Amino acid sequence: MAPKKAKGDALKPPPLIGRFGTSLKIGIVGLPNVGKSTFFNVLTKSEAAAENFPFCTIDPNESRVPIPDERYDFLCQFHKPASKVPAFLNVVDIAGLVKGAHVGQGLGNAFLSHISACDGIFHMTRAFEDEDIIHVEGTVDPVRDMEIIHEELRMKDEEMISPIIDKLEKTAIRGGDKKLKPEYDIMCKIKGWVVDEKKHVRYYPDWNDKEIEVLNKFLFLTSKPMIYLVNLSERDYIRRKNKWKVMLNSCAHYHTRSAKPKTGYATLQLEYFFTTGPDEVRAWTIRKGTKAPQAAGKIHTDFEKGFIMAEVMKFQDFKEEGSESAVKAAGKYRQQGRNYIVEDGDIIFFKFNAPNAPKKK
Ligand SMILES: Nc1nc2c(ncn2[C@@H]2O[C@H](COP(=O)(O)OP(=O)(O)O)[C@@H](O)[C@H]2O)c(=O)[nH]1
Ligand SMILES: [Mg+2]
Repeated sequence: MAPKKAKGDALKPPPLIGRFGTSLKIGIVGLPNVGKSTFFNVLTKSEAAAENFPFCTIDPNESRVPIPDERYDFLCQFHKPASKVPAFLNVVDIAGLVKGAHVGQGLGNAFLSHISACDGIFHMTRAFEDEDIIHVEGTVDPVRDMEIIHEELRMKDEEMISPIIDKLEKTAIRGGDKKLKPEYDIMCKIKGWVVDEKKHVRYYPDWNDKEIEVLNKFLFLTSKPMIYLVNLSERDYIRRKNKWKVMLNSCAHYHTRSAKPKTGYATLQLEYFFTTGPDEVRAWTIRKGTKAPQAAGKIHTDFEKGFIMAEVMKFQDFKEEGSESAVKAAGKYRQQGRNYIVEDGDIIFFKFNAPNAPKKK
């Protein structure tokens, strides 16, 4: 259902937990031997990656995966630019987590810090039987496995929360630093949810803006968007059936050979805007709800600092009208200010002040 729009009121996007403006990363997480690396290899060697894109392997466990997009293809065809840069996602193959990882089992803490560096999680579980592939828990049970991972992530957050609260208690309560009292109260609420209720941050139905601000400061593992993947045998995948009905009804089911990077993009609530011209056609990744100056900052920090305006064409208008001048003639080329929320598929030209230009007197 589309959210209601009050007359004359800009639609307020839902608050998002997560970082803005960094290169976005999604980590593949799960127990050992569930098919994470197989999935990673399929993603990074997908059709799109094999084409002539500036695709690169960052290190053996991290890759940039280009995201197929028809609008981008159209813009490339139209401009035939010297350089083409599609949208992409950094995907990281994180070594297997095991039970007790939060207390350092099986190099657990190092793995958890890798997850900490990610903006989203592909949570891979194993539903395929294969006697030759050892299961760390002895049997195949994706529901149990999913809970093990959930609990490891939650325990790590629990471990992080206590010292934050202790420190705030010292300054805000006993030290009398009133400015920090709201943060202290919010942290107590987060503790109630994660530690007492044993829930994940992302499942709380309505964190408000102030709470989101605090959550964004700490980026707890359980606040990260999670995409569940159930690794089925080829046979189960084809017949869309398996004894793990609960999993199949609530998760994306996958046979590792048919993975698509697009799934990750949607769950991370990512979208992109385009910059176009004869030199370059490029898709820039942003989080939903990003305002024009921050979108400009993706290109260069100077664009954000010296932001004047964004000149915006909708992709659809460009396609229908056939050229930039036709879009202008049709009155559909718009100048937008710093409160403009960039929309998926916007073609933008930013105007900005050079940073070190002498100020007018
Ligand atoms: N039978 C079967 N084996 C698989 C499947 N997916 C992965 N494997 C095998 O399971 C083993 C572990 O897979 P890997 O991707 O390395 O798991 P990881 O430890 O989670 O990274 C490898 O020998 C894979 O070939 C599957 O769907 N069915
Ligand atoms: Mg692996």
